[in-house]
Amino acid sequence: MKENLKPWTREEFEEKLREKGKGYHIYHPFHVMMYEGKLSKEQLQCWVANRFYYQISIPMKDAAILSNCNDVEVRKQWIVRITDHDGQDAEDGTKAVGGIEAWIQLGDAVGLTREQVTSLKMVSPGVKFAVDAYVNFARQRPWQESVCSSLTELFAPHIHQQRISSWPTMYPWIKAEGLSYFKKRLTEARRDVEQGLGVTLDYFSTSRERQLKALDILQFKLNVLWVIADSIMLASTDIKTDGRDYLRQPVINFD
Ligand code: AHQ
Repeated sequence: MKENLKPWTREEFEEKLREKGKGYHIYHPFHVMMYEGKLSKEQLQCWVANRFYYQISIPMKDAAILSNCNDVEVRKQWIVRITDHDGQDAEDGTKAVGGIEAWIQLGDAVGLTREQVTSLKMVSPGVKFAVDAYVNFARQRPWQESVCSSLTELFAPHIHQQRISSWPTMYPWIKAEGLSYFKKRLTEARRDVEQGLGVTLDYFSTSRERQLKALDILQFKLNVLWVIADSIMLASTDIKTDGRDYLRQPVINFD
């Protein structure tokens, strides 16, 4: 029985978390095609427009974690994630460029208008369902579990670095300033993970059963990212079924 097994040491537990990286979306066929320069301009535009829904949902997810978290020291550090994305305007009112604005600039760099990105008109239902599942997880689960789910960022610097180094060669038509979001995340992700890993190793290391639950929570988030890539790949691939265009369903926003 799992509950009879003694917990892994912190080092062993961290190793098990890192081993989950083999299921990271960097290995998804869509991201492999992106890295190999095989995506069309339309496919990249579809990816940027769909991922925008994920980007604007991250601060909502982090605010949900804060609202569930009763630990002042954790909140003091976690709150910076919101301003990373929303930006923090200067005293004199100068608009800051946070991650959300940087992503809109990425949209411009790949040839999308601000409206095409911010209207969410290009977001596929599958992307919305996967992202909403992540935000609702953070709203409903204990804050420590939501912190654990953010640990896919253990693997994020690698994928950001891949884009920074491959896009100029593979997609020379993309304006260089579009890469600023990924450059920004290189440092932010590493800082985020330090806090997230510390909370996770502390909270889940009381039993083997809890440690196994942490691995399942991380797998849930890996699945969120994987399904986002699945949906974008399908939405951006010209599929003809008996000569008819693949039927694309409109995304529904109730709020
Ligand atoms: O741009 C990304 C980001 O801000 C975050 C926050 C973090 C979280 O709290 O779940 N995860 C995450 C990720 C971002 N970018 C993804 C990408 O591939 O560009 C990777 C993703 C992650 O690894 O979870």
